[in-house]
Amino acid sequence: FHQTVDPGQLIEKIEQYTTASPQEPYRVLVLDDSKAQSKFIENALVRSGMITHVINDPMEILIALDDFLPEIIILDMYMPGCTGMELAKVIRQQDRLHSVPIIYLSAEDDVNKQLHAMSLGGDDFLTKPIDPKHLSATIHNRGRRARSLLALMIRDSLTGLYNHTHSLYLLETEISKAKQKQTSLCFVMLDIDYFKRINDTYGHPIGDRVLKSLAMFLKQRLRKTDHIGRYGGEEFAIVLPSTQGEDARNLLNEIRDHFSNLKQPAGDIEFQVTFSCGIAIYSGESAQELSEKADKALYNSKHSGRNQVTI
Ligand code: GH3
Ligand code: MG
Ligand code: MG
Ligand code: MG
Repeated sequence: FHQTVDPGQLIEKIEQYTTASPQEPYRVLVLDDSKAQSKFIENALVRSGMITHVINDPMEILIALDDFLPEIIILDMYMPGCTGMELAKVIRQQDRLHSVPIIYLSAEDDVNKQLHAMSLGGDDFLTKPIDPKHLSATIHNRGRRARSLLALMIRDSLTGLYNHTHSLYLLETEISKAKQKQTSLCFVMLDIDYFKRINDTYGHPIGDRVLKSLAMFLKQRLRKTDHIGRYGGEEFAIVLPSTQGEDARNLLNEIRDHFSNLKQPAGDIEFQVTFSCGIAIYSGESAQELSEKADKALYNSKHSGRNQVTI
């Protein structure tokens, strides 16, 4: 039970969910040792448009989590060799599965036992026999909430960009893709110049607006396949898959030039903002090493006068 889900794969699924239309079918993992019971559950869910993956052997749960990447898990309570509660504990130990709802579905009608099961990591307790409409409505609502929670978890609320943690996951994912497909990859660190001065001169709300305007500007200028994150306060991280160093440098220089010419309004006056960039070209290092490389390049940009791109 010590195996973990490959973050890269899961991230790709999360991406799909958070950018998915609400109609995108929910992926439900069903674990029940009874074939008849699991068939009944599967029918109810499939009929209401969901995608199910059924397992009857609790020992298959880790493989199922990896292969199927469920958004919701339905667990039977009593199975030979293992209880649903034990499995719930195992599932809850995996960081990336924190927001996946676990719903018990069991004939157990002793409320104390139900509550005990819930205390070990379940989100809901449904009792058999269950009306198929009741089941699918519960799963649907849980799934919708789980998706919106995931979307919140991975983004920065001010700019709507990916947050620090998710930016690093995306970098890791793109590194494994680049390794596998032998493609190029660049990682960019971007930091606004003299941002403290902007806050001090025009006030924090104006500073916030500058951050939002840069976020929007980057979104407009970059490709859909690029990943933009807010790495820290006034620091941004950009992952550029399938991009050569020289192309990244030209692109960032063009963005830098245009952004620095934008007029930022503050009451009756206008001001301009510049940023500095550091680009790291991927050549087999870890995400940590690559970000240190970009950070060094950024440091060089800062110390040779700011408003420039270093590779
Ligand atoms: P440098 O050119 O060397 O990067 O100088 P700097 O002033 O940009 O860098 P410094 O690290 O000294 O200051 C960063 C400032 O960013 C300090 C902090 O108050 C501000 N900041 C961080 N997060 C936010 C935010 O969410 N909103 C606003 N308005 N300011 C923020
Ligand atoms: Mg059972
Ligand atoms: Mg700065
Ligand atoms: Mg900074």
